[in-house]
Amino acid sequence: MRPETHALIVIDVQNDFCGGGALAVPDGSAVVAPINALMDEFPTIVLSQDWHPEDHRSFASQHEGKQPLELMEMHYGPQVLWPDHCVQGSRGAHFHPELRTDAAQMIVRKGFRPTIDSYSAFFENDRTTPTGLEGYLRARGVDRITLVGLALDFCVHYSAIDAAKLGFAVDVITDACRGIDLDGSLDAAHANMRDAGVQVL
Ligand code: VGL
Ligand code: ZN
Repeated sequence: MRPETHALIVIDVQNDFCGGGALAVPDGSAVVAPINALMDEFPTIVLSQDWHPEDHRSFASQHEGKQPLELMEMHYGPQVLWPDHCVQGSRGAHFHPELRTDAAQMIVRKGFRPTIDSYSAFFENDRTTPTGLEGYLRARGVDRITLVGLALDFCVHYSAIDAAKLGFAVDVITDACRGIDLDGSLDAAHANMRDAGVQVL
């Protein structure tokens, strides 16, 4: 068993990122079994949940003439436009039915502000608006985190970089992650994580 100060953070294992979902990550459901097994090793477990209003500005459907996966300039910088996904309360936003959600003490929701996306579980995409996760972890004395989940090149990647910047020791267990791989985003994620001092296992 790991110490309570070492948290397992499970990123966005939700129906829309798994097989048949609106933004299905290739082989996404394959993360569920290894994550469930890891939960036995960690006394401190946090889940993140992508949680968008139905008119969220990261959705291509909200922009005339735009298609999913096109880039668009937002007030905080460039943003990939996504298919509608993880709409608050929808089946797609629910956790994968086999994920052991009962083992978690904390669920952090992100991406709920209509005009700003949030890949990282720590900060929204302006990189300054906090989700509150840092405060929760610090209040519990956590200094080390292990990240797993979906998608490796977006939400896991951004969470890992932010956590390292905040001074947490960070590792990512890639066997318990899957990526989207949009225009080399997986290679870029690996390089950025290594540069930030994240241990990629
Ligand atoms: C994610 C794209 C949009 C993720 C969330 O969980 O990686 N990716 N929203
Ligand atoms: Zn999203």
